[in-house]
Amino acid sequence: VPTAGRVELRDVTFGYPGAERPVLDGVSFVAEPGQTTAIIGSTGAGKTTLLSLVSRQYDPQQGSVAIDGVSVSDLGRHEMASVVGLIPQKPYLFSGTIGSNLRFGRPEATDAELWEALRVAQGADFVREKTHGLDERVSQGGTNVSGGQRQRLCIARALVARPRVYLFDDSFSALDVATDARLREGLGEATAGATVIIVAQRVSTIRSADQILVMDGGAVVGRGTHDELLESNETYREIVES
Ligand code: DGT
Ligand code: MG
Repeated sequence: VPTAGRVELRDVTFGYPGAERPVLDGVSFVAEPGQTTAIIGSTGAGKTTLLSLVSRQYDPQQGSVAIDGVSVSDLGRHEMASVVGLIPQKPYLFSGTIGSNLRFGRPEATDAELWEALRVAQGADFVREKTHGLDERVSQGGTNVSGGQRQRLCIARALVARPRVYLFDDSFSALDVATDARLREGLGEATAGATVIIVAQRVSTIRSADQILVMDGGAVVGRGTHDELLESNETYREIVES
């Protein structure tokens, strides 16, 4: 039974240092463990910024961000890594081996655990094809791993760490529809019980989410299920129809 990973934002306002206007304005929501919360909205709406507050890359100027009732500003960096797994919109690798990248959040993970995470992330095949497998070297700007492969490695890295909260920032839109469907089917099992927040562009990716938040201009302008929003929310209908 899921009991941990509840994310709660209360009246959060945030602006980037030096910027005149806030990027998020009075954002409140709860994301429950065992559920998927999807966030959709036009470019610049503030989706990535929202995730960066949950993963505490920034602190809000007003309001609070809490996980299981504890303000994220009270969590240390190390603690944070085991609580929140962020799969960034621009996935990055550290210079090192594929294995060391995958173990970043949990150094004691076994090879078997890495392969299982790779299987779920639809990355096992290409890693197996590398001459050195998990010991293949990658570099930050390296070209021996494609953008799509980088993304899958970042998903696998988050799975290995087994956080309470997963934040997927637009992680699926570059995948072909079949791979997207396979990946998310496996993810459902691998992340069961955790809180999953998915920023997405494709309606097919978020259709089945327990809760969808519609963002526009730094505010949450709608929330509900796909069917509820189709019925009630003009912004959502515009996104779905575009
Ligand atoms: P996307 O990924 O294109 O769909 O857009 P979102 O919804 O992820 O938007 P986000 O959060 O990246 O940006 C929201 C606003 O904040 C947008 O006007 C650009 C601005 N912004 C984003 N990152 C930074 C930053 O690092 N510094 C400053 N000054 N502004 C930023
Ligand atoms: Mg973004």
